[in-house]
Amino acid sequence: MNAKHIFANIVIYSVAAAALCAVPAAPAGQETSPSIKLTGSSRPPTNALSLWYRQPGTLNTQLNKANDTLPIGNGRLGAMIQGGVESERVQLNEESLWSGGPGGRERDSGNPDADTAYNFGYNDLFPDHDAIYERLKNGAPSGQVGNQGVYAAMIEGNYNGYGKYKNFGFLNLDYMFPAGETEVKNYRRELDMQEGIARVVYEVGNTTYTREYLASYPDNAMAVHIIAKGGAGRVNVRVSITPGQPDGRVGRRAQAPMVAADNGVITLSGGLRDNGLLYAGVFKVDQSGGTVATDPDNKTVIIANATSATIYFSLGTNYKNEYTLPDDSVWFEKLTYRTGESPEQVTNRVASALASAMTDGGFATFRTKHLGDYKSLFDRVAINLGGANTTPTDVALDAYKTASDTKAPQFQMLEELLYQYGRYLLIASSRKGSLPANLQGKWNPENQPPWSADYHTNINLQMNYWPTGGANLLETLEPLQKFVESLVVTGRYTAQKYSYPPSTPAWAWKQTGSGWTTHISGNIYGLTPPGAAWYWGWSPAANAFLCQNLYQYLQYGGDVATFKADYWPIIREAAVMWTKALYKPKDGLWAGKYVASPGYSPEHGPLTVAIAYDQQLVWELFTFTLDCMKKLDVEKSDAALKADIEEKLANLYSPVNIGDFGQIMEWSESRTEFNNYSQDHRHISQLVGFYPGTSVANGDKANFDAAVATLKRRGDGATGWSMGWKINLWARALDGNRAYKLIQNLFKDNLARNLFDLHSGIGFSTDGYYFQIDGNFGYTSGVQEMLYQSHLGYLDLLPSLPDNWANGYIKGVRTIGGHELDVQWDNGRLTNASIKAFDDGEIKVRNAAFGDSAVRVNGAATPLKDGAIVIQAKHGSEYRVAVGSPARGRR
Ligand code: FUC
Repeated sequence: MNAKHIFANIVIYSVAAAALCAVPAAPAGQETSPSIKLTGSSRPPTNALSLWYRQPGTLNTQLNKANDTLPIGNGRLGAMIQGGVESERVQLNEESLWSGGPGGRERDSGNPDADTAYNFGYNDLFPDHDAIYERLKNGAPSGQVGNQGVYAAMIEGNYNGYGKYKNFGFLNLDYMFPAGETEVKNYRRELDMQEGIARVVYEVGNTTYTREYLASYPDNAMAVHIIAKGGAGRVNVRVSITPGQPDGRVGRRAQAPMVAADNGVITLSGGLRDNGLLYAGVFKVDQSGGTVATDPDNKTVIIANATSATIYFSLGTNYKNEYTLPDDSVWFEKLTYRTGESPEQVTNRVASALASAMTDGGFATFRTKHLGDYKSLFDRVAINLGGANTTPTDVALDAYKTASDTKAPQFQMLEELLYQYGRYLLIASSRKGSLPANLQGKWNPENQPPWSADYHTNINLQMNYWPTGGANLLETLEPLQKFVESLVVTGRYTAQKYSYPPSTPAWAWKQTGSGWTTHISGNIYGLTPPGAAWYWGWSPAANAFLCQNLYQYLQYGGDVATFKADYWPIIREAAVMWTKALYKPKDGLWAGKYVASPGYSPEHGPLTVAIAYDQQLVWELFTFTLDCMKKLDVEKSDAALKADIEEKLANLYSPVNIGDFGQIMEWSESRTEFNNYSQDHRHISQLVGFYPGTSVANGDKANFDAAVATLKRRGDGATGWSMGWKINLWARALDGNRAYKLIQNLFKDNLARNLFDLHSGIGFSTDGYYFQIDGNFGYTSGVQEMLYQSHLGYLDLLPSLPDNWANGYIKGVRTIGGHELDVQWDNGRLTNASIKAFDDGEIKVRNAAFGDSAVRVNGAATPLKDGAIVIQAKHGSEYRVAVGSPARGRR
């Protein structure tokens, strides 16, 4: 049957007749045409752990507040589900579709550098650290301007050819219904986190249509499955593709992206105009009943009269994060970050991945394989905060925004959903073999995204991975480990060029183990120098901050051999960098102590010496490096480094100093705060050692009080990720209700309708808000910190439980030490907990209720010692802790 026959056949389907004649461009706005009426009121989804809506989403072309499309992903690939009734646009992403890098010229937005080629971000100057110190030692000038000049220029990089993460395009699906059928009943769109599947369900006449959208990690592909029940041959769909790029080049030849349709398959192929990065998308239709026809002229595939149909697709590029210097004598030009494939080879590789995804048993098998993989990760943790999912997510969110009291099952449901969303998004954006989650996870529809949709490392990338250990998703750390490993090669040169005193032998950087670092932000092409302007770009402790994420793998019970082979060398070499980079002034406030010089408190400044952020992160790095040495049994074999670290740790200028307002000082020479610096700045860098670190949160009462004072001075506002951070900080401050206030603020002002976290207050989007995923992950780790903590050498149960979470449980989370934990409470009071021990040894457990009631462990009364119970644990055994009713009169 040829295309003409198909057209004849579907003429009886009246809706969107105009759209039959041309490939529809992605239209703006709501998709439902006036001819279709949505009626009825769908029931809540079967699986309660779902985001759900009674209407289609709006087309996703911006990262703004209005976004209500639903993300799916398999780590590498991402799609946003809009679910239009007659026509829908599935927005697509492939994680490596990045301009810039070798061969690229595209700069980061707003960067004034000339349009010159990528050189990994290096400028020409080498800092003279003695001269910089001399200039800074008498105290920081009152404003940033005072720091300017040649010394500042020494610590800059450039963003030539930095590049950006791009939109891959849209899969367009245009649905046709029988003539006269204009009523769509009981429409529901959902993201079912229990299955990792997005769904659209509705009825037309007696037919129930269901669409399922999923991204499969085991099959490296995505699929849309459409099924009509109650009427034979009711699946009628036109499939077409809209490229995300308006232009392009292949090799040296300018060439716009090409779309071709052949034999039920649509192929999109092209190269990015900026750097020639090749990409391909292959979309293949499989149907049951009816026919599939191809219209090569209009580049569409038409499914007619089918009972069900599946559109499978996969996307790829010729990007390769190749980071071994091929020959020690060459400079970075040899790093191409390409696989070396031709355009045809890229397309063929994507097509053959798709073919193998489709071979064995059709959609049912594809789906089953996905469920097996997804559920093995997602199902590990369950949470209940008293929620009930009876109200559509957007309706509940709107109600939350105006509610004076947020204690109601629909609101606690949102809070549960957002917790699990963080876990879902981690699984969907970060799997073995993928790049780590960027500023937008993997979900970016824009070609000029804010901050390039890159990897920011003065808080954002780290926050993305805060929940991993606790959320029992250590597997999702692997992409971060590989990415950081890729930074080490260029990062060695960056450390050598920017950080070391001149006495260090030149060009030692080529040696493995010589020390590495990176700075404020990175692309996928190995960029590690400071940013293009000294007043925000200098951030060498990013290496320590990233290693703190990696250390989680050991802390939370990851495989020790894997840790030793893959994670430890990176951490060790960051520690080496700081043993070389610390400066020891002869005079002034810091005389005889080790300091990071210069330092720039993230995005706040000014340029000065021994800022809290650097000193705390170096303290953290040295401290956990020593812990790793012990746990990996390398203290003897690495004795020289160990001794060096110990000496520098002992003589490190104090990472924690308390100022005149009782606050933790952000700058070590300012007991008050510098003029012109904002008390309520979104970065809370002087508390990086309170959460996620332990240099402030070390059990010391004075530090604790100072951290609380600092938090109060910073206030409860700010942007999404900052609120995410403050939830964790207030949880560490053991104030559950204040942490909850931040949760309320986040819900009230910093979530999009699809519960994406929003950054606000800074340009870039039409409504002043745009999606940045860090705050989603910060929320998830924050909830964990509210319900249990384990950073002080003991397990604290329900340390920061807010009044609004009176009854509930969290099950299957992990603690430091790798133990698996369930905690249950009633009326704000612990009732029982269960600990599955990961290791032999002592586990100390505390809880506020222990003092006034009997505590039993596996049925046996257990005495308190200093307010805690002590369990002598055996690996693999389970310890059930039960707390009796409060002693009479002490409630
Ligand atoms: C950090 C923040 C900015 C923004 C950027 C991507 O540096 O200070 O607000 O979130 O990352």
